[in-house]
Amino acid sequence: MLNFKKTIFTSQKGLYFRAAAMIFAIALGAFVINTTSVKTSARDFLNNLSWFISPSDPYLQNWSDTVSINTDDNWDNFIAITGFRGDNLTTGVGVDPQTVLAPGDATPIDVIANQSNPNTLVQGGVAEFDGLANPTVALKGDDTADAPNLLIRLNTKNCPDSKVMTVAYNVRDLDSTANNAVQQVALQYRLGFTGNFTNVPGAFVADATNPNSATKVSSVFATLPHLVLSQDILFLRIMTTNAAGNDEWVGIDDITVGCFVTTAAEAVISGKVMNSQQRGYKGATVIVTDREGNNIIAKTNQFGNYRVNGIFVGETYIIHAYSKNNTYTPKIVVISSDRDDLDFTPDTSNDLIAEQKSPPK
Ligand SMILES: [Ca+2]
Ligand SMILES: [Ca+2]
Ligand SMILES: [Ca+2]
Ligand SMILES: [Ca+2]
Repeated sequence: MLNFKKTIFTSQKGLYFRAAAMIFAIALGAFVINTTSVKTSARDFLNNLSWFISPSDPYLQNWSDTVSINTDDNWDNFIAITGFRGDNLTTGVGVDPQTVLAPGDATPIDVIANQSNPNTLVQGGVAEFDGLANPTVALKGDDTADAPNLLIRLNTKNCPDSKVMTVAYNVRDLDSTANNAVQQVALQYRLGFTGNFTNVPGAFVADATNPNSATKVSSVFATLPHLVLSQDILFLRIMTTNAAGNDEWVGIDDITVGCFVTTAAEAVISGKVMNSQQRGYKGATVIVTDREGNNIIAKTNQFGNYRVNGIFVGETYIIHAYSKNNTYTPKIVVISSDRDDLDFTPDTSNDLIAEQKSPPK
């Protein structure tokens, strides 16, 4: 049985039989916290509000609320998350965001609101693509936005030392043009308002995009070190950097920060995997992965239904579905009880305009 602390999965066209091979792990590294700075932050950002995370209140953000971001550079309607453009946090191109650890809250607060076409939004930074079938906020570097990022502010006082904290999200390639950036995405954390961030090595996505398609989804699933528990202020930062050449928009979607204690309570999850005609797909593979990288693998029956036992209440899971000729965005779920609604429909949402998938006439 695989037993990995942190995993990243990638799903895209043509990877039907390769799911298991895509799993890898990076051992828990030594985490170094900069505690030398005592300066308080000059910026009143994030509304001074933290999300109080607890086992019953995971932090969830899938951007289905398309109204709260309605004005450029205004995050006032969202608690505990803000986008920053990251100007001059690094210079040059292709810099590894795992090494860009300085505070960035003095750089411009950024969101380009109410966008619908990642292929034509040339300006980089942070953008809200609420016109997509599956809305998301996204990051793209350029010569101004050197290290655009999302900053999440949590209070973990209700997650005492007996708990485990996990961070999961889907990084979605939104650009189906010929742009072919090596779009790197990193996850970092910091305790308190000052000092450098610490990289979470197992959450790194080395390249979230492919050229000529917008179907690649990289699922990040990381377990944070114990020192993040019982804290008044925990910041999480998800960052890309200006890549060489034209960057691609990458959605940071389905953000799920869980805090839980492992219990013996078990649940059953089930659902249906569809084909492109919205009918059940027989023989599709469903892989349910826990935070340690353990997989439970199920196949759909003649009606396209699957069922998985032995799921632990309170835990976060990533569920991938695979069938020939279809791709499905992975689901990230925190299980509180049995679920029978975890259905998968083929993913076309990342491709903005369906006609672009057809060969030119
Ligand atoms: Ca979404
Ligand atoms: Ca909006
Ligand atoms: Ca692409
Ligand atoms: Ca670039």
